[in-house]
Amino acid sequence: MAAFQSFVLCFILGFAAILIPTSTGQLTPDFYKYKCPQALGVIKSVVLRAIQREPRMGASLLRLHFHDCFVNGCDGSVLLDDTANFTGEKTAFPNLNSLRGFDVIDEIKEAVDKACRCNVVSCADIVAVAARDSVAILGGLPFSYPVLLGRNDAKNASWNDANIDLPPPFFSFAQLLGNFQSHGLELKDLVLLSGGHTIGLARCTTFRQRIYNDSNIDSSFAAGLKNGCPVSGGDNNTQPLDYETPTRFDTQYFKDLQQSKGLLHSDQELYKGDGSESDQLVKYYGSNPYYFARDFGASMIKMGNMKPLTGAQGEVRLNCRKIN
Ligand code: HEM
Ligand SMILES: *[C@@H]1O[C@H](CO)[C@@H](O)[C@H](O)[C@H]1NC(C)=O
Ligand SMILES: *[C@@H]1O[C@H](CO)[C@@H](O)[C@H](O)[C@H]1NC(C)=O
Ligand SMILES: *[C@@H]1O[C@H](CO)[C@@H](O)[C@H](O)[C@H]1NC(C)=O
Ligand SMILES: CC(=O)N[C@H]1CO[C@H](CO)[C@@H](O)[C@@H]1O
Repeated sequence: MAAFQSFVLCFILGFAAILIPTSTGQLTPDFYKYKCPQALGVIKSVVLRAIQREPRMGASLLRLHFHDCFVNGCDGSVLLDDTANFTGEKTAFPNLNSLRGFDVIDEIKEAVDKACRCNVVSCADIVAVAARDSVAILGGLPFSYPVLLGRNDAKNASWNDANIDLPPPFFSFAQLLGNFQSHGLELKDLVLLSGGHTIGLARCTTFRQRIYNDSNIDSSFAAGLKNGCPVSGGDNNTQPLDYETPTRFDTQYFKDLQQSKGLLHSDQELYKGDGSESDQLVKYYGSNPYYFARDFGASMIKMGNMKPLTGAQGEVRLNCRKIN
């Protein structure tokens, strides 16, 4: 009976939501205001709990949104398990053995559906909100931004596209910029969003080349990393991307780069000390936390707007790991 009532309520609310005009193709901050007013609060509380359990989870949730958006848009495709019809993105090289947070997304989905008594909040939106909340929890209020909502979930995913569309850590500056431009982003977004590496960890296999062979790396910084990341073996050993404050969303990452202490080759590509436009942005954000907070939010919104499925496109998944 309870289930039937909630189904009827869900149906009526869903119908009311259709009558309230929303322009399709456009995301809006109050998409769930009528459909499920509790949604954002519930997501935030589950994210907070997950980060209290394990501070790294904030980083993992932020990265999940990036990896979702860069592969055919922010459509929750990254969450899909492999099926007979497609091999999903989870086993693509940039994701295999390193992308995390899927359990937390499931936990959020369950809590949100229960609170809404209805399946209305898409997995793609959950990932976007969880990323925003993670940043705000680890960085403080200035790092919060009005996340835009109304994305539907994809019914497919592509292992191939994940391999092609996500930038690897050995990319040069020109390749990184080209990759971001191919996603409708520009140099400023590349620098700002790379600032996401102010939190989280990376595996030895992603920075081995850099610490043994790069020349633009602080030598004692490199030496200190070689113990945990030998020339061969230890591929899964991790190190913080921002060695100073790996669980604080701050501007330290940009300061690290100015001391040639970027962990990844791709990080250090953004600062070479040659006075380039990229160098100048790194310096600017390194010493202006307020502007970093403001502009990071703007770039996240831009990234979150990439090719969303809206209106009748896609679906709201019942289970984030599989299509309905
Ligand atoms: C600019 C190109 C980028 C490259 C080449 C890159 C590469 C990487 C690599 C190699 C790792 C470590 C993965 C592993 O251990 O296997 C990583 C981790 C991470 N990346 Fe990026 N990334 C880029 C941009 C971004 C962006 C735009 C964001 C978010 C706005 C982001 C957020 C993160 C976070 C938070 C982690 C740590 C995740 C964790 O600890 O679970 N990255 N990235
Ligand atoms: C594969 O696609 C077909 C046709 O679209 C569909 O009927 C079937 O349920 C799909 N199988 C899986 C495992 O998703
Ligand atoms: C690294 O960890 C993954 C599981 O996350 C495991 O499958 C793999 O074998 C490990 N690789 C090494 C070299 O230990
Ligand atoms: C460093 O570069 C040399 C020459 O290109 C290569 O043979 C070696 O494998 C590289 N070492 C690492 C750890 O990547
Ligand atoms: C990854 C992938 O193949 N995505 C496609 C899923 O299907 C929609 C149309 O329904 C395409 O637009 C996507 O490119």
